[in-house]
Amino acid sequence: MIPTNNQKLINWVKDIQAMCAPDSVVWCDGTKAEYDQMIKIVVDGKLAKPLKKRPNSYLFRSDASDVARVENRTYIASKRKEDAGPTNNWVDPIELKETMKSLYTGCMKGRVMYVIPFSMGPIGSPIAKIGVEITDSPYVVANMHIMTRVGGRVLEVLGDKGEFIPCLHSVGKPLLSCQDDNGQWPCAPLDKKYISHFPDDRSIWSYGSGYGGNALLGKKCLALRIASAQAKDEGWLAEHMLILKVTNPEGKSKYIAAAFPSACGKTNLAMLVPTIPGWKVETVGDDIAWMKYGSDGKLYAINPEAGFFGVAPGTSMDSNPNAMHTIEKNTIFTNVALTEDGDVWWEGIGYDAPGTLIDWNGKEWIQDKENKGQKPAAHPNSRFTTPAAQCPSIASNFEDPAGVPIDAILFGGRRPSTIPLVHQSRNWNHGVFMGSIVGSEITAAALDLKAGTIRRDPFAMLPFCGYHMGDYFAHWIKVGTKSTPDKQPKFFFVNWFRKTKEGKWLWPGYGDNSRVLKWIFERCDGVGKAVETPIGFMPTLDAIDRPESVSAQDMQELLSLDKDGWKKELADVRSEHYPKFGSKLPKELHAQLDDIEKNL
Ligand code: OXD
Ligand code: MN
Repeated sequence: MIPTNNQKLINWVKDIQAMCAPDSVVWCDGTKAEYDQMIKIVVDGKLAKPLKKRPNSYLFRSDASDVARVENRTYIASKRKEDAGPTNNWVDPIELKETMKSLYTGCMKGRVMYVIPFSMGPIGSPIAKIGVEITDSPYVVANMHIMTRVGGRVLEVLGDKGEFIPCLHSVGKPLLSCQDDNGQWPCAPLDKKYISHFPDDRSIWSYGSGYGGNALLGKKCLALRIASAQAKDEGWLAEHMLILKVTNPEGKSKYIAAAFPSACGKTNLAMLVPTIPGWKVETVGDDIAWMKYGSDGKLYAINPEAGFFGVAPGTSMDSNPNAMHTIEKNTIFTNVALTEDGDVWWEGIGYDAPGTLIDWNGKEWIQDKENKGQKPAAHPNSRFTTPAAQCPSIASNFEDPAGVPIDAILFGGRRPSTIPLVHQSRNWNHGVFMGSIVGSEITAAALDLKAGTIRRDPFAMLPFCGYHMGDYFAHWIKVGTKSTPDKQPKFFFVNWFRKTKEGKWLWPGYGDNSRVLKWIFERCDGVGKAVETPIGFMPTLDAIDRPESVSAQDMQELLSLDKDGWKKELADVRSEHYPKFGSKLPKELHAQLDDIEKNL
């Protein structure tokens, strides 16, 4: 039975069914029974293994061509090419739909087509949005159960006439009669994968990948690429930012949103355990923030997601105990290694591999403690999908439909040199400038980029902005004019990743980052000690509690202004980075660049 009277939805589902030709159609209700049924299908089909050591947890291994987001197969198909901008792949939407329709035709043969009504954000929140994902992957259904709010309540809120964002997904592997996947992760070859966004009609078509952000369409596709385009039109912000709550020993709380490029420790920061006594950090979100001004002129943020899709390698009881406790149960693991006793293991989990493992390729793997060149047992972009509500540090108000008031916005990236531990912007536009020049050393979250080099990733949105980045900067400048500085968040730039010339970390990071959060907290209250420099406000040497492991000399280095480095940085922004945005680059950002260069 069709559980909705929303004619637009009914018609869309019928059209897709006719095109994709599945064996049957199932409307998802979001219940535990449904989740269990999805798991039974994949376990029976040998696509997943139950983990003996973790209740209700399963391990999947994907195909080697399907292990990360595929940025060179990701398209922003706006009607006009100039609306997608120079940093997105563009194809004419009519042409792209033609190409994809021929791929979609008959693509679900032998499979079940699932219709997943989901809400990004607490169901019914004025900031939330409804999407409906059609998929032929039970893995996607199960992951969507964790990452979004799925089910009947969503259809109730949608009602007969409500708007939804249609998200079409297929793994792109039809089955011949009586065939099954034979235990092989289904997907299409790389050159047949398409992750397509149509910002003008606000729809998403994904084909050929079953992995993460390519397939769980609520996350990067809806909550960032489509939502950012919608936010520009409607005057709000859809950002690649974590949200955390920090509380001082007196019990006063502030909320911080922070943008870091992929694989810079956002999940770790969102779940940080402070090393300074009396301070507390709680998690509101680890990846995405939707922010709107309230009637009081403050910017309120919600986390549109309901779960964490976190990178496993490097997650340990030292780096992120809260994540480790979150994933003790009810968790889907993808592409991590399997131990003999039915547990998971990955590089950087904090202990040696216990015995012979099965690596992410399904092969036996014995740790070679001498050989640094050994191929990893867990794929560097292997993941856990786990419910946010299970996180020990989750803030009690993380589902508040009104959102949380944002006091500070942080930018950061992996920068071995030049960028100090922390500095603060002079004003809103200077903050937008900071966001516009974010850059990071490349790691493993995207398949098609070279590791080790620095790529500029403005606002950490380069792979996620659904329109022209120049227009995006202009949108931020405009949002800044809609309230007053006393009510608006303050902007900071942080860098946990400074190294000495010999390649040694200068800053311990992780829990000790709470020392920087404390200074940020105090700056928001107008009390933290700072000096004004050409790049903004920097903490005085005694303003940040120094961890025991950091020498006074290293602290000095972390907090000093590297004038020559900054001159090179700004020259690069002027000659390489900003020209990419052409005439769409707001004059306000040029003015910031001129000012800072002059003052240096
Ligand atoms: C992510 C990413 O998966 O940013 O969150 O790549
Ligand atoms: Mn992300």
